[in-house]
Order: sequence, then C-alpha cells, then structure tokens
Amino acid sequence: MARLHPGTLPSLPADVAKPRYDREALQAGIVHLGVGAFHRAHLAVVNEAALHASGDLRWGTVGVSLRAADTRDALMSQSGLYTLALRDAADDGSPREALQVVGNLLDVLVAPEDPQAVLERLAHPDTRIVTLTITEKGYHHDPATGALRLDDADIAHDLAHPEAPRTMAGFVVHALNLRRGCGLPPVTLLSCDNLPANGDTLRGIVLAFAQQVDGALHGWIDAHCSFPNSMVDRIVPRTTDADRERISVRLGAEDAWPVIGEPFLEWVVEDRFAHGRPDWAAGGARFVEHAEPFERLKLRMVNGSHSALAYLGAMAGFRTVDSAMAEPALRNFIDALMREEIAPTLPAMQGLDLDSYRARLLQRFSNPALQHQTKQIAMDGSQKLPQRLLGTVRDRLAAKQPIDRLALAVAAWIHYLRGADETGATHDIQDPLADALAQRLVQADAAPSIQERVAFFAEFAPVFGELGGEPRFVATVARHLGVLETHGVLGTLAVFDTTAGG
Ligand code: CS2
Repeated sequence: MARLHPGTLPSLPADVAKPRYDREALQAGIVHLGVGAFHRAHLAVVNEAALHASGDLRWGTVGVSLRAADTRDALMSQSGLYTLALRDAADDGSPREALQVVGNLLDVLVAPEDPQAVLERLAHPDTRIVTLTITEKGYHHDPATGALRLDDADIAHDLAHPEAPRTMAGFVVHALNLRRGCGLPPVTLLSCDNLPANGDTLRGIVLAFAQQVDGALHGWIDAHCSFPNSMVDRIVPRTTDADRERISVRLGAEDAWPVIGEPFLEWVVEDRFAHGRPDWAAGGARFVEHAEPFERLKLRMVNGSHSALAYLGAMAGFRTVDSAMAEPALRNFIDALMREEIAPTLPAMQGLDLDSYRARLLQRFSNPALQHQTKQIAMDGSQKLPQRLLGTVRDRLAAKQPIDRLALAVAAWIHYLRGADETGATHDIQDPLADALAQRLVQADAAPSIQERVAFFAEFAPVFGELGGEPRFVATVARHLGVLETHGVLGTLAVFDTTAGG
C-alpha cells in the first residue's frame, strides 16, 4: 500500500475530506510546541478550516516535539499530512467515523536533536503566533501556585545554556531575546493546556525566566508580547495500531500517524493577538474578552469528573472510560458529583445551561467508539488535581458546603497511587512527582490511624498547598479512603450516601 503523501491525495475516496488550498504556497506563521495528538486533533483542524474559509496562506504550522522523534519520523515521510478520524456510535450502537486529511503542518522539529533549529524557527520573521500543548508538566511550575520552579534542574540548565535549551520556557525566552535583538516584531504566546488562566500562568512563567536572563528583555516581553487565556475541549484518546490499520484501509494509503477524536470541539480564546491571527472562528473557535469563566467551567466539569472517573474506574478494573460509565453506580456518582458539588461553584454564564452541559458530558464520556483508557487520564495526577478538583474543594469549604464526592475522588487518587487495582493488576505511576509521592505514601503508612496518614500525605504542598491544614478536608478524604480500602470502589459507592457527611 502506498504511503499517504501529496501524490496520493487525488486518489483518496470521495468521502475523505482533504486540503483545498495551495499547500506549496503556505507560509509558517504558527510554531506549535508539543505537536502531539491533541494539537493535531484540535488546533490544527480549526486552523485548517480557517485556511479553507479565508484563503489567507500566512498561517501554516511548524510543529516542535520537545521530547521524542516519533511524530517527526512518521509525519515527514508523509510530507506532514495525517488523518483525523472523528468517532462516535450510530443510533444502532455501531461505531462510525468521519475522515479528514489535514495539511497545514509543514514541518516537525525535534528539539533535543537540534535545539538551534527550534530557536531559529521561533525567531523567524514569518512566526507570529506560538501555540502550546505541552501538558501540565511541561511548564515546570509548582502546580499549587503556578509559579516557575527556578530550582528545577532543567530550568537551571536552560538559564545556563541559551544556545541549547530543553524546556518550553528556555526556548521561548531565548528565542524572544533573539527576536528583540534583530528588531523583529513580538509574537502571541497562546497556551492551550488544561491549566487555570493558562495564558496568565504562561506569562508569569515566561516573565520569571526572562527576569533571570535580562531585566530589559523582561520589560520588552511584558510590553509587547501577548498571552491570551484559552479554553480547549475535545477528547482525544491515544491512537492504537488497530486505528492505524483501519484508517489506512479506508484511505487506500498507509497513514502511520493518524489521530482519533470525538466529534465535539470547543475553543474559546481571548482576542488579544500581538501580530495578527488566522480566522479561527471559521473553524468553530469563539473569541471573547475573558476566557477565565470558560476555563473554570471546563476544568472543573470536564476534567474534574474525568479524573474522578479515571481513578475510581481504573481501581475498579475498568480499562476504558465508556466501560466505567456503563456501570450505573459510577455513572450516577459522576452525575451527582457534577450536579451537586461542581456546578454550584460555577458563576452563571450567559447562554449556558449547566444541566444540558452535564447531560452532554455524560454522553461524551459514554462514547464507545473512543476506547479512551482510564490510565491515560490517570497519569500526572499531581499536576492535574489542583485545577481539576482542589479549587472546587476550596470554594466549597469556604462556603461551608459538603465536599464528600470531591473528597472521594481525591481519596481514589491516593488509592490509585498504591500501584495495583482491586483485581490485583499492577500499574506504573506516571507522574513527574512519582518519587516524592511514593516516599510520602511510605512515610504516611507509619502513622497510627488513617486520619493521621491522610493528614501527613496532604501536607505535600506542591499539590495541596494550604489545603493540607484544613481539618474538614483531611477528615473527609480519610473517611472515604478508609471505606475505599475496606470495601473497594463499588462497595464504597453502594454505601456512599450513608457514609457521607463532610
Ligand atoms: C483528560 C483530558 O487526559 C486527561 O487528563 O482529562 O485530556 C481531556 O480528555 C480533555 O481535556 C478534554 O478536552
């Protein structure tokens, strides 16, 4: 079978969408850091629609992998082309998928192989926007406070090696220094990661790094670059070999690196761009003055309940999100978590009906065609819990409202950190703070009671901040962890309403 390539585009089946603009004439106005599946199933697809709608060919993308070479190796043999497969179930329950070949990714650079090339691309006169999906841990920040960790070894390395950085902060700041030195215009830095006030967080990190490099550079970035906040939403499970095979058969050409997503997509972006932007509204993006309420809504409802479902589901032995959702006790718990504990913390928003938002979310989580692994969502919990669950806990504690369901979700994370589910199957703890967390758990085990164990664990400030000192939080998590350890997930949910009260 021939490889997917510009030459194979004309012979693709008629029901596969493909680029309709002049790819050869496309310039690279966007540099995307973290060119993983999410970027290719979300931002790049909206950008593709903008190219189709506007014909403005300044907005091609150069992707950067900050770690591995696999995406570059697969995609450059396809001249950057790849397939997006949007999957859900038809009315009779059978999986269906719509295919689109996306063309605006022009090149992929692998930062560890050639950091200089990445710096040059960021400092290129054509570059106007730098978008980021580098996941929470790519920011090298303290998850509880959002501040850059200047004691981090990679950050220290990047401060000392402007010519060969390793981290996002190092690349961005040293490249901005080059731009400033050459008298080039500033850029927009657009974080599309699941962080609260992601633009403000990115700005704080970039400025903190710049301050260490040069006070005048700090001032230039502060005055000229923009950092819009944005909310992104689309469920994108990891692509499997079965996906690759099925998609290649339908294309009649081999695609080694397709991406899978749900049909649903949202992107809400603050309209503050330092040097122009594509017509992303044509691809479904919504431009607003303040994205923070949308981010809060999404992080708490979508990601908070996703993480709760992932830890509870994985511990009960459910491999996928939809199989966990098919268990009535779990589905009812997630529904009640959103309805009773998360939704009441959200400010009213014009045009938003929280009940339909929740109902649609339950449906999205139940999509059987995605096969989204609970363990994929369970990773990096230390980086995710603060904005997904703990902010909601803080708000409810302050309002003297019950936190039982949120506390059970936190307890499920601690339960998961044991490294084995309730069927006895073991799992690795993938988390940048895995070692520190494991050490905490071992030390906590020496405490005489579960209450004291949780109290000691919750003193872990990078995740819990000051929450570890809140007696009601500690007591409620401890009570639910005790029940989880004795009765398991389904046993806990069966008696949940009788053990609640915190
Ligand atoms: C998920 C998110 O892996 C995870 O942690 O919760 O990737 C989630 O699927 C997206 O944020 C949905 O927009």
